This record gives sequence, structure tokens and C-alpha cells, in this order.
Amino acid sequence: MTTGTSSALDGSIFAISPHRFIKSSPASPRQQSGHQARAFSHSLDQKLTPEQQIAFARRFGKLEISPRTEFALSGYPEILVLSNIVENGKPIGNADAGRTWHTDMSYTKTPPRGSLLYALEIPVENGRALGDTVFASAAAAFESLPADRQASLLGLRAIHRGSAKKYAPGSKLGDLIKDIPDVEHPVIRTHPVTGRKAIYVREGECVGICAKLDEQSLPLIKELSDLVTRPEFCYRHQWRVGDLLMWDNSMIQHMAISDYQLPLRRLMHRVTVNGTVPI
Ligand SMILES: O=C(O)CCC(=O)C(=O)O
Ligand SMILES: [Fe+2]
Repeated sequence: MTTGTSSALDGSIFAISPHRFIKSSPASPRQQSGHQARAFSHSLDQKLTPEQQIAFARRFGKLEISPRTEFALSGYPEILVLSNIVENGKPIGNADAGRTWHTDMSYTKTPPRGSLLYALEIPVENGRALGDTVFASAAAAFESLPADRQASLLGLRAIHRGSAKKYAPGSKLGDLIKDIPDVEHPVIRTHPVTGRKAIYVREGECVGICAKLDEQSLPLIKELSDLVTRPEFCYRHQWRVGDLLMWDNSMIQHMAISDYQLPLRRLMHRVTVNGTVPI
């Protein structure tokens, strides 16, 4: 596991200061794929207004409006608040987002292309930040397989089921997505801009492989899921206030670590960029 540098991810996630970009023209396809080529993570010590985060995210495509409207930032339906903070007896954000390994909303026909998460408050205990996020390169995992094994996976399709996801008890998102019909996506996904290939299945969200019996597909889903999250493909981000991380959902899986609770507060603003049908 890499901590403090994101080299394990080979550029499918990056931390950046949008201030340099916001005023310029929309990102070209080449710039848009440029973030595939490098990754870095250091304290950016920046302040972003909701307008600036939204303007920056728009450079990469149209923005999603979350179904969890009760946790949208007031006046900004594009911003989803992730937080454990309770004000006047009411949670101000989604407190349990992403607690298991996943790629965002793979249970939809057009899962988001990328997500931009901005840290406003980070829990700290004994000088150490808590509430890290771990990212795994599903592309590096695929590339680690021998060529014949890679070839055997191309062309397979997996069934993704929203209701199969594990949510914290009482989670409203679980209720919202429980009736979404199953969707099929390729087991090996190709990046729409760079052509890079990555494993796009996750145990607990994929319930089968098309045209295969459960006895074959479930062990395959487990094997590929375990491969993606091997320590050598992971990067664990220890957040600092002001960090903005953007990741590419087609190439990355991630998980939020739940190792803090009130009175330690965590507050994040998340913006999601629309995606296309996975190929
Ligand atoms: O809060 C986090 O660290 C990540 C939550 C998550 O999975 C997401 O924003 O997509
Ligand atoms: Fe997520």
C-alpha cells in the first residue's frame, strides 16, 4: 500500500489546484486524458467556494445531480455534502458514503465519469488525520495478469445490482436504489479517452457474469475483486483541509475508512461528472 504518494495509481486520481484552470476554456480531450499520466498528492492549502468547485468540475463534462437531494448543499444541487455533522438534530450530509470497496454508481447504465471530493473539515486525533480514503487501480490490476488471462476476460459482461450493495442500517440511499433494474457492463472496461483497460467488477455489487453459472461467475468476481485491492495497487489518501481529489471511476475503485466519530468532524463537498455507457 502506498501512503503519501499516489504512484500506485499511475495517474487515475489526482490532486490539483483548480484556481489556475477555472478561468480558462473547457479542457480539451487531450488535457482531459492528461490526468491519466501523472498523479500527485500534497497539501494544496487552498480554499474553494462551491462555485469554484462546480466550475472546475464542469470542465470535464456535465454534472450529476444526486438522488440524495436532502444532502445537497443548500442552493447548489450539484454539490453533495458528505459529513457526520449533526446540526439541530439533523445530519447535514451523508455520513456513510463509500464504506465498502466500490466504483461510483456502477449499478446505473451510465456511471459517473469521475468524482471531485473537496475536504473542508478532517477529523484529527493525537495529531493524526482520520477518515482516509483508499483508492485501488483496477487498470494496474488488469495489466498484472498474463496476456492469455487478460484475453479470456475480454468480451465477458457482468451484472451489477444496486440492491446487492451493503449500506449502513437505515441508509436512505439503500432504499432509493433498491428497485433500480440490474445493468450489464463489461468485466474489462476500456477508458473512453485513453483506451486503457481496467477490471470493472466488484464483489458485493456484481451478482453474476452473463452466460455463466453462479459456480463459475461468483469465484471469478471474487478473484478479480481481491486482485484489484491488493496492497500494491492501492493508494491511501490521508486528507488535509483544502485537498481536492479527483478520480476516474472507470479505472479506480475506492473505499472510505470509517475510523472516527463525533465529536471528531468530517465535512466534504463532492461533485460528480456524468459518464457514458461503459465500453
Ligand atoms: O468520503 C470518502 O472518503 C469517499 C466517499 C465516496 O465513496 C465517494 O465520495 O464516492
Ligand atoms: Fe464512492
